[in-house]
Amino acid sequence: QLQLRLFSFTLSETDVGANPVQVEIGEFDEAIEVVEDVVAENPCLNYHCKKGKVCEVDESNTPMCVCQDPSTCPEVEGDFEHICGTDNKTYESSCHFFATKCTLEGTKKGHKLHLDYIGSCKFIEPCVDSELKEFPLRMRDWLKNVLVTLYERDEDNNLLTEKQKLRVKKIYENEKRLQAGDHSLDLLAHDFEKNYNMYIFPVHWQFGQLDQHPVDGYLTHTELAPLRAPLIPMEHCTTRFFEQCDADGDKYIALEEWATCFGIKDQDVDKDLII
Ligand SMILES: [Ca+2]
Ligand SMILES: [Ca+2]
Repeated sequence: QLQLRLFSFTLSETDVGANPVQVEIGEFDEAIEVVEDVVAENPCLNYHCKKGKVCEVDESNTPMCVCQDPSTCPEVEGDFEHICGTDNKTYESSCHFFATKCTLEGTKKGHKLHLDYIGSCKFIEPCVDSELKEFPLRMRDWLKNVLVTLYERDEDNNLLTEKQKLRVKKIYENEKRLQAGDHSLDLLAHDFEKNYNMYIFPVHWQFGQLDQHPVDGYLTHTELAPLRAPLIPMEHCTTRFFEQCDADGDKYIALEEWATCFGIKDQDVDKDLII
């Protein structure tokens, strides 16, 4: 009996006084209107959500960011997009990682969960003190070489700004510059002492590249991720190095802390060099 009543209700709804032609025209008009509405008024179109969230509209058509369901992340084949979290769990991709982190928002666990490095979780050798001292030597030299390479390849001014180019030009044209290569730690240390000035700008430049969300003179764990995440699987002192960079332990790396980490003297730390 219940089934019967439902059936008759449906029938009366669709059949109310309509002749077939009217129904067709009506539906056609409506379809066009709906499409236009979606294009013009989809509040999610230009609504930006941070990683791990997607835009949805509520009942009043107001856009809001909600946690993405990890199962809606694009399927990844193979393990090349794997992410190791600080919980030592392997995530299929950064999408899966950030979606999971979002669902833990507000919890202690979520607060502590960060993207640790690119790749599946693996055993990373502990970094001993002597190795930790070597790390900034190689990192500084690498930063300098990255900048010089960008300078050499920058034909269309896309890689460096004019101001940055002026700075790098001085390094590039300096005859005393240690050329890129596999140098001994002694040579790197010696060069840092002798050509100290060449290292000041690259250290500032890298800080500026990372300090973007927001630009405030402090690096969060997330801002640091583009540099440290690919580095950790290759350089086992990365984590310890950046941890001790945060000298006051407030979880942010200030420009002063950053510069000190790379051996830049206090008097040479200059936020105006972040150009
Ligand atoms: Ca920042
Ligand atoms: Ca700090």
